[in-house]
Amino acid sequence: SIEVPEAAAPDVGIELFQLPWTSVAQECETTLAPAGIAWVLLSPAQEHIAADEWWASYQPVSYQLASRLGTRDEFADMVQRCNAAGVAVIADAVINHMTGQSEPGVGYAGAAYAHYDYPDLYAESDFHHCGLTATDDIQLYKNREQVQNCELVNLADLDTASPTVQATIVAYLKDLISLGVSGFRIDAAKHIPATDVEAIVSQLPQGTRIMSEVIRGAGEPITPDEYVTFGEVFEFTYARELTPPLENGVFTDPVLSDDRPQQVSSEAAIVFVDNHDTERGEANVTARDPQLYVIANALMLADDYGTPVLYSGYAFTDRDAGAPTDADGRVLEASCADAIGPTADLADGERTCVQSWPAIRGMLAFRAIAGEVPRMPGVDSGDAYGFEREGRGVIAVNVGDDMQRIEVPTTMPDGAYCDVITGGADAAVDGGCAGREYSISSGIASFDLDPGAAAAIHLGSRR
Ligand code: LM2
Ligand code: CA
Repeated sequence: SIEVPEAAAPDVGIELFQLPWTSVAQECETTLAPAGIAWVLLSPAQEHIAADEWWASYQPVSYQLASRLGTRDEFADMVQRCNAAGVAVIADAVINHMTGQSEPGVGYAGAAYAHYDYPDLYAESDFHHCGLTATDDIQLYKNREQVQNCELVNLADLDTASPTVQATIVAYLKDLISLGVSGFRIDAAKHIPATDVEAIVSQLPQGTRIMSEVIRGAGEPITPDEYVTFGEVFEFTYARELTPPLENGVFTDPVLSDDRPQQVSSEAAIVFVDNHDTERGEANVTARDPQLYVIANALMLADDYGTPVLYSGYAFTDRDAGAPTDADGRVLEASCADAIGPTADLADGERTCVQSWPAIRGMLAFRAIAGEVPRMPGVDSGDAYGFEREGRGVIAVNVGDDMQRIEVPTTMPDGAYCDVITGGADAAVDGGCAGREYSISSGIASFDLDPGAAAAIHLGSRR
């Protein structure tokens, strides 16, 4: 008999896009903790403009925790319940800017504001007026000054170098920490000088997790590398290199985790297949393409580079459409407890619920067993590709239009194994398999894969 190594708790997160706090709490308890997901990334919690589009969340009008996603009490209760379930909470901190509304208005929870005036928070002198472009809007991403001091799509740009602005932001972030939040995504971090982000986050308790969103752009002067001295960064290059081979079948193999010249070091990288912006933009593989989406997420979860963050959103036709709301504009509760996916035909507004897909749960189990050992060189076979995590797990995918056989050398023991992509986290059942079965013989794992199929076996999924 073989010894199954103890399952580690891999550091995998998930973005629950535009999900209300009461539902996030439920997901922590019913789907995220059972799947072994370590942290949840929320949508912004602060009060925002009164508008139906999802992106209203990214236009703060005050730092009250009162939004379409829920009240302060609901937020506090959610953080407690997630923490109790062992799921850390990462809040989305929109601190580069306030609203992009040129006309005065009243926010979702009643706060009055004008473009450069947020009573009790910020006044005109707290904002940049860059004076570098006709409208004060960013025009040239090759110009550092413009990117950081001008306005991103008319959003009133905070003077984040100002000590009073920093103090106001720090007070807001500390308020979230007082409710149990473990860290922050720094929204639009590229638009805030790294020195300013550092000055702000260095005033937070030691150990607060910081994940800066710095979208890498060819030829741009501001790079993610500037933000790694005080935290992690979202590495956009990962998906840009992961997904084209899924469409053209030409895999290049990064054998070592740090063999990715265009990317930050593995410890600093948060990696993803898509997020709420890229699924509406640059991502070429999203939940709209279920087979390739499973393949992409499976490869990411089997990989040895970075900290993966999954993405759980909702189907849409209109890129601006918000999640479904009630008559008061509150986002409706939704549960993924009974979801089974992937499925190609979600109605607009329906949640993708990736955290409940057997394939994703199976790959989280795979990572728990095999995620700590070296990633071995990849094997190509036509449009199929696969690799081993040394002695512990093997993954193989077929991105072509024809059935494909692929043989991956492995030091795992010979025998019959249950596939966790079709069989899920508990793939081995009563001497049989919940999904497909594959075998290892004479140190070769063999897979006959249908077009668009993936397969993964590990020491814990032996039949
Ligand atoms: C981000 N990261 O850096 C967020 O992830 C992204 O979702 C945000 O854009 C952006 N930065 C600002 O926080 C979204 C959305 C935009 C939307 C903004 C502001 O993708 O379309 O802009 O939020 O809500 C919208 C309109 C735009 C308008 C702007 C200001 O689309 O046309 O500009 O509001 O009213 C005049
Ligand atoms: Ca800025």
